[in-house]
Amino acid sequence: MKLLIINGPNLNLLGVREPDIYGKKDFAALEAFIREVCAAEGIDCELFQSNHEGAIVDKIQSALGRFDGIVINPAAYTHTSVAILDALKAVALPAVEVHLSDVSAREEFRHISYAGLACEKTFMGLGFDGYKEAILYLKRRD
Ligand code: CA2
Repeated sequence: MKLLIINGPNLNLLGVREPDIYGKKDFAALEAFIREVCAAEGIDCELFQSNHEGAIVDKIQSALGRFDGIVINPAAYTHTSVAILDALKAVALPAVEVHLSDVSAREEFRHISYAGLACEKTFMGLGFDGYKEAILYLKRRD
């Protein structure tokens, strides 16, 4: 199985600020964690991070026929992007939403998730382990 793992805007700054919310580990550590989980599970993966909504839409569109599922942390675009929602719906691959923090316990504007409407599951507030849960979920349902 091959999974596409997408991380949205500013996640590349992990570990730089707000360690109380997002933890102390940096983005390289997150990517290494995801690769380790996939390797241990015998899953091929491609990791993609962008600060640009259109680039994320392009990447989702390119996944059709190339991947068996998508794990996505759309970051701030979670709460604004109908374009990412539509792209996920268009490719209709099994998708799982991940958030490092528990967005349901934060500001009101973080409670809405457009991308989540096209996802089978959401894991939030688990830090890096949310990505592991998402990968394991997609493996189990395959
Ligand atoms: O909890 C999550 O994973 C989020 O998707 C992270 C986003 C936020 O906008 C979402 O509401 C929840 C923020 C991504 C990274 O933000 C940083 C900000 C400062 C320093 C480092 C990262």
